[in-house]
Amino acid sequence: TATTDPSDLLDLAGLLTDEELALRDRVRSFVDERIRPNIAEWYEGAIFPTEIVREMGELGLLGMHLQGYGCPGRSAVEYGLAALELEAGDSGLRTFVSVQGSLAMSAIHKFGSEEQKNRYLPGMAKGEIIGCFGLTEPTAGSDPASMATTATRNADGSWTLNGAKRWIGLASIADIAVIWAATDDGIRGFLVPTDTPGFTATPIEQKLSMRASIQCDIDLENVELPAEAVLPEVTGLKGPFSCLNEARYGIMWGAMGAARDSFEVALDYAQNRLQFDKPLTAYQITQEKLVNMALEIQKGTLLAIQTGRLKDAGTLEPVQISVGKLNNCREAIAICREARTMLGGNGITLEYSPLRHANNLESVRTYEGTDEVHTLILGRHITGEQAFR
Ligand code: TGC
Repeated sequence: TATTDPSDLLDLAGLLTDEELALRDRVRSFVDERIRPNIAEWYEGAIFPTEIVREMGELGLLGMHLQGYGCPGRSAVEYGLAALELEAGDSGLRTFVSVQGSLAMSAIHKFGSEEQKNRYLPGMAKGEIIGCFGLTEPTAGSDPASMATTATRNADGSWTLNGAKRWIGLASIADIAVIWAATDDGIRGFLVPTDTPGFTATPIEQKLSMRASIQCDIDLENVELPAEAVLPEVTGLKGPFSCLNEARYGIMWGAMGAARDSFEVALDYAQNRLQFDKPLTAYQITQEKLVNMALEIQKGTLLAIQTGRLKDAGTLEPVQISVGKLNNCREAIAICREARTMLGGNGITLEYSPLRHANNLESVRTYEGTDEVHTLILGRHITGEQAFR
C-alpha cells in the first residue's frame, strides 16, 4: 500500500488518475527494460543510443503534450510523469525528449505555418525526424537578448544566417534545427535543414555530465535559406522563451526522478550493508539522511503535480514554472549527493546511479535557466525590482 512505500509517504500517487498511473507505469517499464541495463555503458562510453529514438516515438513520448499533426496529445501531468520516469533512468535520455518535444517540436507547433507543421511534426512525433533548438551562444547564455547570430533578408526574400550556437542538444544527429537569430525586426526563428551548406554541428567532448547525450557547437556560415524558412508567427524573445517554459516544466518533474532513483538505491544499499555488525539503516545519521531525502522528494513531487494541474487548466504563469525548476533541481542534486555518501567508496562507480545523477544534474540546474536566473525571475516577481540589468 502507499503507506508502506518509502518513496511516496503521502500517497501522492493517489492524486493521479488511472490513466495517468498507467502511462507512468508504461514509461517506468520502458526505463527498466531499455535504459537501466545499458546506462552505465552508454554513460562511460559517451554514447547516445540513437536506436532508442524510434522506440520513444512508438511509446508516444515525443511531443507528447502537443495536439494534432500526429502528436500524442497527452496532458501536461502525463508529460511530467513521463519526464520523471525517464530521468529516473538518466537525465540525458530525458533531455532528448525535452529537446525534441518541448523545444524543437513546440517551436514549430506554436509558431510554424501549416505547411511547416504538416511537414515536420508527424515525422518528429515518430522519431523519424530529429530536431534541435539553437538559442544559446558562446557569449550569450543567461542573456539571449545579446545574441550575435544574425539573419539578413535578401532582396529576393531569402535569408542569410551567420553566427554560432553552443550547448545545443542533438545538433550533430538532428535533421532540422530551429535557429533563433537577430533580424532587423527583432529575434526570429528559422527552420534550418542540417544538410544546408554552411551549417556545421560539432559535439562537445570531455564532458563530466550528460555523457549519454549529445551537446554541440553549431557554426553558421552564410547559410542560405528560402523565405519560407522563417517561423511566421512570432517575433521577439517571447518566441524562444515560450518554448523554454515547456522544457523547464518537464525538468521540474524530471529532477524528482533522478532524486527518487538515488533515494531508492541508497535505501536498498544501506539496508544490506553491515558495518560494526548492524545495517547502515540502524544508524541515526543514516536515518536522518533518508528522512530528509524522502521529505524533499515528497515536496518536489507535490509541487510538480500542482504545477501540472495548473498547466492543464491553462492558468500556469511562467513565474510559477521558475518555482519548480529552481526548487526541484536544487533539492534533487542535494539528494543525489547525499545518497552517494551512503554508498561509501562504491558510490563513485557507475555500478550505482547517484553520482551519475548528481553529475547530470549539474547540467540540468544550469540549462533552461540557471538557479541564479530563476532566483532573479522570482525575485523580480516578489519585489517588483528588475535585477538583471
Ligand atoms: P524580458 O524583457 O524579461 O522579456 C523579453 C520578452 O520575452 C517575454 N518573456 C517570456 N515569454 C514567455 N515566457 C517566458 N518565460 C518569458 N520571459 C520573458 C517578455 O514578456 C518579453 O516579451 P515582449 O513581447 O515584451 O518583448 O527579457 P530579458 O532579456 O530581460 O529576460 C531576462 C531573463 C533572465 C529572464 C531571460 O533572459 C532568461 O530567461 N534567461 C535564461 C535563458 C535560458 O534559459 N537559456 C537556456 C537556453 S536553452 C538552449 O539553448 C538549449 S538547452 C537544451 C539543449 O539543447 O540541450
